[in-house]
Amino acid sequence: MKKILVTGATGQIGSELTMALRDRFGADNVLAAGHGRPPLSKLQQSGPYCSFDVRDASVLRQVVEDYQIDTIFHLASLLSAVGEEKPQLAWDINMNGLLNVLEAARVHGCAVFFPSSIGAFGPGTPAVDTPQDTIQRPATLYGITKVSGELLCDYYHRRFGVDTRGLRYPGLISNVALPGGGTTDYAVDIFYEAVKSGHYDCFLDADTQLDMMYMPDAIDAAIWLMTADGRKLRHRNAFNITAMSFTPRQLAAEIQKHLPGFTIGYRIDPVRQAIADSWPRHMDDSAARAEWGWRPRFGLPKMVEDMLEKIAVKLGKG
Ligand code: VAH
Repeated sequence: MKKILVTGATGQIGSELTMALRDRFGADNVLAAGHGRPPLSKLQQSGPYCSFDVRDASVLRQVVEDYQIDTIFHLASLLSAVGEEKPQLAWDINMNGLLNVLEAARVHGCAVFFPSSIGAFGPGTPAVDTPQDTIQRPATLYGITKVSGELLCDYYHRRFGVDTRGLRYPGLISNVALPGGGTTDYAVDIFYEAVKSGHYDCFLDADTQLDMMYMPDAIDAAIWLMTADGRKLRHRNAFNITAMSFTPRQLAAEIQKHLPGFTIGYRIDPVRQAIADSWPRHMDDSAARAEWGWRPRFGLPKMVEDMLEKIAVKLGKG
């Protein structure tokens, strides 16, 4: 990877992935591209930044050509809850944006990273130890775009030789950029409320168990996969990966070990509850471990300790 483009660079993953890539491959070699959401100042000041809509194929192709891009981390997407509010827009951005990236990659010989999700599974998928290869009939528009994206990336690899690789991410927890309209956003919001007010009203039921991952692990996994030996990859799009699996009740109990006065309440959002209920409880990520050595660093206790520490500093209470 010499010249990298990150689309969706102002989003939850993109904000941290861009900085990690710049640290590792040189700031001038990582072009951050955003649209709609303003970039964090650290991101804009630390290397090249541009703004365009991934649905504009000609602008995308020109950027890839002008910057001689050889690897695209394509993160621009609408998430699950927003996707249910605006399904036609989510299809347009998530699918036409991806098709434009794959076409640019085909013409210019770029490798492509595509973030799939546990959202690519549905009610008919085995919910515990969800296999790498299994039934994928998601109940959300977001999930439909993720399954379609996985298949489109496989097609571009098989038909045109594009080096496409992807991960099925669980819910991601970050202390840098806020999430933007996902079903797992509670697992970030709870930390801000725990530090700010000492109470959080959760929009998912207390016993809703979902796979989760701390953002440092998610960033490492993307770079790890894209720098792995492609000849050893039997599954390219997209590997199950997870780091922990917990419920809001369990997360609150872990926070209370650090903030004994913290309390949690429940104001269920029926839309996001229905989405969460259609997703797996825990994925089997043995294929990622076997094919490219995936290993997470953060479990629940270590993540909670680090999140509380970082959020307290961010809110001036550290
Ligand atoms: C969402 N954060 O909630 C995303 C993610 C597994 C969840 O895909 O939509």
